[in-house]
Amino acid sequence: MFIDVDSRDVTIHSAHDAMRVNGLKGKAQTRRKSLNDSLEGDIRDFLINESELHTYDDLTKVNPVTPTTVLKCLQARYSAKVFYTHAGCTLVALNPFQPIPHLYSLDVMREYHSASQPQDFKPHIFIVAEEAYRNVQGQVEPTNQSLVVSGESGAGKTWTSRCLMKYYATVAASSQKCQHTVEKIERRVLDSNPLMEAFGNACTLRNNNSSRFGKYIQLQLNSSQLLVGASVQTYLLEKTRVAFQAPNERNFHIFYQMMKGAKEKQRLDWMLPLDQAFAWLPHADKNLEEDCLQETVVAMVNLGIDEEKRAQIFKILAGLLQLGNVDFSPASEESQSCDLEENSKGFLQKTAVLLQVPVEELQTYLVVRTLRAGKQNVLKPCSQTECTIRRDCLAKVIYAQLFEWLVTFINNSMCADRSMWCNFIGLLDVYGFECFLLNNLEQLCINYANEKLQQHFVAHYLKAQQEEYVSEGLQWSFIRYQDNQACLDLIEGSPTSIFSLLNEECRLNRTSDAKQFRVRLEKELSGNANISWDKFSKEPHFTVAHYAGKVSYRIEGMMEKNKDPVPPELIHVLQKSQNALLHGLFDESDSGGSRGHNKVVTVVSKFKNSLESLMKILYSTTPHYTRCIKPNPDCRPLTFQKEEVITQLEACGIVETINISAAGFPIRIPYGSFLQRYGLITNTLLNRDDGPEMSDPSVLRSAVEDVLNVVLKRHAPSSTLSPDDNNNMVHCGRTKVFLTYALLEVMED
Ligand code: AD9
Ligand code: MG
Repeated sequence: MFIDVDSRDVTIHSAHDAMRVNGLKGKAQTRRKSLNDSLEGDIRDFLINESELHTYDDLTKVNPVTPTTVLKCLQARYSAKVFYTHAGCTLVALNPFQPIPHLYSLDVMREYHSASQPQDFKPHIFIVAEEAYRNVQGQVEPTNQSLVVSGESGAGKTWTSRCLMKYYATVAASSQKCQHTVEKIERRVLDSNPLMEAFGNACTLRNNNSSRFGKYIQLQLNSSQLLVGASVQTYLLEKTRVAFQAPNERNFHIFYQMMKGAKEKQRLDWMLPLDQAFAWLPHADKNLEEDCLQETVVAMVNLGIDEEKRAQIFKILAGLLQLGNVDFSPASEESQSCDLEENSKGFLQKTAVLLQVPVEELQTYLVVRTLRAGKQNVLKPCSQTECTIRRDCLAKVIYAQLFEWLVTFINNSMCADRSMWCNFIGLLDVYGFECFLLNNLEQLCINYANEKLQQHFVAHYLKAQQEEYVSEGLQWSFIRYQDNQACLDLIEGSPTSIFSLLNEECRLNRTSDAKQFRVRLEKELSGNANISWDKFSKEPHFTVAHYAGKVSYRIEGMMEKNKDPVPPELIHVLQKSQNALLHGLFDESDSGGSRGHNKVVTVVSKFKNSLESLMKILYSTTPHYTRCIKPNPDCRPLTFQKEEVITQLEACGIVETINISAAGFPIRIPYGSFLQRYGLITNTLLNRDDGPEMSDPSVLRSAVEDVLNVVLKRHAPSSTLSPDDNNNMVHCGRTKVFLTYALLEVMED
């Protein structure tokens, strides 16, 4: 039987079981299961040769394309240490979790770059890189390119993006003449990586170097195809991590780099004695290669961040570490206000010194807030919980603004003048689809981004499919596929969607009651089949049926997160900072300093807008998709777990792609092979040594049509095979027969 009976093996049916383990619920796809079950015996040998599975460079050549065959093929290739496989117009990259010598060397880059037909080489990320590089110059007119790298956490997106950047920094390097400037720009482009990773990446349960933001970097090329600059756009930094780290996770790398790499003088300046424990610096004993301060400082220097600015940056960061050690005591009955814990006073003092803000005001506004009563401001003491929230808000807003400043600085340092470049290659490294046991607003945004990308991918993929059909002379109109527009409408549509309802709650400043909000969602959105809920569940939630599976989102805390409030009094304190950088981050005269005002721009509105501009860029470019796959959850080298992989194939859309191809004619058999197998039906037996007339496509086609007509007459009498018949079971192209699974089974019978 084609499907192993080995209990660890997975059919599409048990892939859904795997999804369920991850908290997803999927419907068993009985149709495909029964097909898999029916692929027994010698039909398998005809369509697929298992012992040669590792040699299939393209998953679409595996015949039939089913989740099981795709999985087997990838596994065979992984065992043979082949990590890249084409999947039609996408590339699948399996993470080896160990350095593979020479796979990315300069020599290999040059080989792919100088090849006249790189696509004839073994699948590699450099083929994608080279194709985009050649396309950008375009034969008719130059077209901008986008390389979209997706996959779950730890799958290898950032690694792949880095490889691509190195490739372009090498092959698009300048000629001798102007080497000096270009070398500088290449260096800067490459240095932007360690710098952004130091501030935006962290060690999580899934990946020691997990990116906690999305990024799209545009490499700018001049008319001679040389790299002359770059610009980067970032998306939704997970700033909550500054003040809250989940169990066994860490804060952003930069804090550990400082703690471990500070020289004696810096340690004094930053008030970081080696023996000091910090609440916001958990697992400081874990040593990672990412903990290298020196590399970050070198990148800062190369990008032009001078010593004074560096000192200001590190002092702000050190101030945040001290702030994390500030705790509050419960309110006393007589004063009704909270105070600092006794041993927190020293930490608050140090925070104020490092942030260079007045300590009394800082202390006051951490524990008291101002309310507007008529024309007057009234001071109101905060509860212990409110004080903690204010402290965390302060840290988050400082870190987020600092990160934004850094990105702007990097852009100013790398970006070429518009007159200097003609086209760009964009690299997109965004967080993949996420589904935890408990999902929050962050996951809703991330999964919404993935829905958008999936929609873009499907549009692009269908176009490629259409091109193959057209080149084989087939009509396209019969393809039906699952569009995810309804899910996108549910999340972001107007006038009523999850986002619009969330925004309304924020605008009306309602007291955020999760239960009421759930009822509201049900009332307003029950017409959309992509949303559901368990009314009796203890925690109010809603479940969205994404293209990659169902995800349940907690409502509690969602409205507050969307509002992302920052106490204005604390912003005023920061505006008094003597640290020029910190002061500048909250400067009211600057447009970026609107934080202190009451204007509410919600998190989802901001994210939706930034994603919409990204999609506009993507739709205006030629896309190339790379799907990174994490072969096991423990990041173990060369370990392939089928359950893990099938779940990701499903989540990153490969299985969806297969479904789309299944909606058309997933079985494609060249005329010769078809006659060798089915010719006996009309006594047209084709042997290898048949004469030249049998290699004539029109003779072959006519023999094939005879066979098909016999079969169709018996099994589907209403269906004939006239040349322009819109037959929905079979089509004859120029060189191949296109069949549905259903007809294949009939043929086999
Ligand atoms: V996350 O969503 O940012 O948490 P990524 O970016 O998908 O995730 P990353 O690129 O950071 O994952 O890869 C995780 C680790 O896998 C890397 O730190 C490497 O140790 C390892 N890796 C990934 N790709 C390769 C590769 N092609 N060769 C060797 C690799 N190791
Ligand atoms: Mg990453």
